Amino acid sequence: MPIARLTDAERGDALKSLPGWSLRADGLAIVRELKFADFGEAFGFMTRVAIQAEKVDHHPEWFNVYNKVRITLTTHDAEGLSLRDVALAKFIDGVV
Ligand code: HBI
Repeated sequence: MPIARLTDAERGDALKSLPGWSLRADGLAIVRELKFADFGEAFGFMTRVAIQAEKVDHHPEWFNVYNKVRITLTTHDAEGLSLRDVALAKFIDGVV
Protein backbone atom coordinates (compact mmCIF):
# COMPACT_ATOMS: atom_id res chain seq x y z
CA MET A 1 0.00 0.00 0.00
CA PRO A 2 1.54 3.36 -0.98
CA ILE A 3 2.57 5.67 1.85
CA ALA A 4 0.97 9.14 1.61
CA ARG A 5 3.25 12.18 1.65
CA LEU A 6 2.21 14.78 4.23
CA THR A 7 0.66 17.95 2.85
CA ASP A 8 2.43 21.23 3.66
CA ALA A 9 -0.20 21.93 6.35
CA GLU A 10 0.17 18.46 7.88
CA ARG A 11 3.94 18.89 7.80
CA GLY A 12 3.70 22.22 9.62
CA ASP A 13 1.45 20.73 12.29
CA ALA A 14 3.76 17.75 12.73
CA LEU A 15 6.79 20.00 13.23
CA LYS A 16 4.99 21.84 16.01
CA SER A 17 4.87 18.54 17.92
CA LEU A 18 8.57 17.88 17.24
CA PRO A 19 10.40 20.85 18.80
CA GLY A 20 13.85 19.29 18.56
CA TRP A 21 13.59 18.72 14.81
CA SER A 22 14.15 20.97 11.83
CA LEU A 23 12.80 20.77 8.30
CA ARG A 24 15.53 20.14 5.73
CA ALA A 25 15.95 22.93 3.19
CA ASP A 26 14.25 20.94 0.43
CA GLY A 27 11.24 20.28 2.69
CA LEU A 28 11.46 16.53 2.12
CA ALA A 29 12.95 15.45 5.46
CA ILE A 30 13.31 16.36 9.12
CA VAL A 31 16.68 16.44 10.80
CA ARG A 32 17.98 16.44 14.35
CA GLU A 33 21.49 16.45 15.83
CA LEU A 34 22.02 14.77 19.20
CA LYS A 35 25.02 14.89 21.52
CA PHE A 36 25.61 12.16 24.11
CA ALA A 37 28.05 11.78 27.01
CA ASP A 38 30.29 9.46 24.97
CA PHE A 39 30.37 7.02 22.08
CA GLY A 40 28.86 4.20 24.14
CA GLU A 41 25.82 6.30 25.00
CA ALA A 42 25.45 7.38 21.39
CA PHE A 43 25.70 3.85 20.05
CA GLY A 44 23.33 2.52 22.72
CA PHE A 45 20.79 5.09 21.56
CA MET A 46 21.32 4.06 17.95
CA THR A 47 20.79 0.43 18.90
CA ARG A 48 17.44 1.19 20.52
CA VAL A 49 16.33 3.18 17.49
CA ALA A 50 17.57 0.49 15.12
CA ILE A 51 15.44 -2.14 16.88
CA GLN A 52 12.39 0.12 16.60
CA ALA A 53 13.16 0.88 12.96
CA GLU A 54 13.22 -2.81 12.15
CA LYS A 55 9.98 -3.32 14.08
CA VAL A 56 8.13 -0.65 12.09
CA ASP A 57 10.07 -1.22 8.84
CA HIS A 58 11.04 2.44 8.68
CA HIS A 59 14.71 3.38 8.90
CA PRO A 60 16.63 6.55 9.68
CA GLU A 61 19.43 7.99 7.58
CA TRP A 62 22.04 8.81 10.17
CA PHE A 63 25.64 9.81 10.75
CA ASN A 64 27.56 9.13 13.96
CA VAL A 65 30.94 10.43 15.01
CA TYR A 66 32.01 9.75 18.61
CA ASN A 67 29.19 11.17 20.84
CA LYS A 68 27.22 12.91 18.10
CA VAL A 69 24.39 11.45 16.04
CA ARG A 70 22.81 13.34 13.14
CA ILE A 71 19.48 11.87 12.07
CA THR A 72 17.51 12.46 8.92
CA LEU A 73 14.01 11.06 8.52
CA THR A 74 12.23 10.89 5.20
CA THR A 75 10.03 8.36 3.44
CA HIS A 76 11.60 7.18 0.22
CA ASP A 77 8.36 5.61 -0.96
CA ALA A 78 6.48 8.89 -0.52
CA GLU A 79 9.34 11.04 -1.84
CA GLY A 80 8.93 13.24 1.21
CA LEU A 81 7.66 13.20 4.78
CA SER A 82 5.01 10.74 5.96
CA LEU A 83 3.37 9.84 9.23
CA ARG A 84 6.01 7.11 9.57
CA ASP A 85 8.67 9.80 9.93
CA VAL A 86 6.61 11.62 12.55
CA ALA A 87 6.06 8.42 14.51
CA LEU A 88 9.74 7.47 14.44
CA ALA A 89 10.75 11.02 15.43
CA LYS A 90 8.42 10.82 18.43
CA PHE A 91 9.92 7.46 19.40
CA ILE A 92 13.40 9.02 19.16
CA ASP A 93 12.34 11.97 21.30
CA GLY A 94 11.16 9.48 23.89
CA VAL A 95 14.48 7.68 24.18
CA VAL A 96 17.02 10.52 24.12
N1 HBI B 1 12.65 3.65 5.59
N2 HBI B 1 12.94 5.94 5.89
C1 HBI B 1 12.42 4.91 5.18
N3 HBI B 1 11.68 5.17 4.10
C2 HBI B 1 11.12 4.16 3.38
O1 HBI B 1 10.43 4.42 2.38
C3 HBI B 1 11.33 2.83 3.78
C4 HBI B 1 12.13 2.62 4.90
N4 HBI B 1 12.38 1.37 5.31
C5 HBI B 1 11.87 0.22 4.62
C6 HBI B 1 11.05 0.53 3.46
N5 HBI B 1 10.80 1.77 3.07
C7 HBI B 1 10.50 -0.66 2.72
O2 HBI B 1 9.40 -1.16 3.43
C8 HBI B 1 9.99 -0.32 1.34
O3 HBI B 1 11.07 0.15 0.62
C9 HBI B 1 9.42 -1.54 0.68
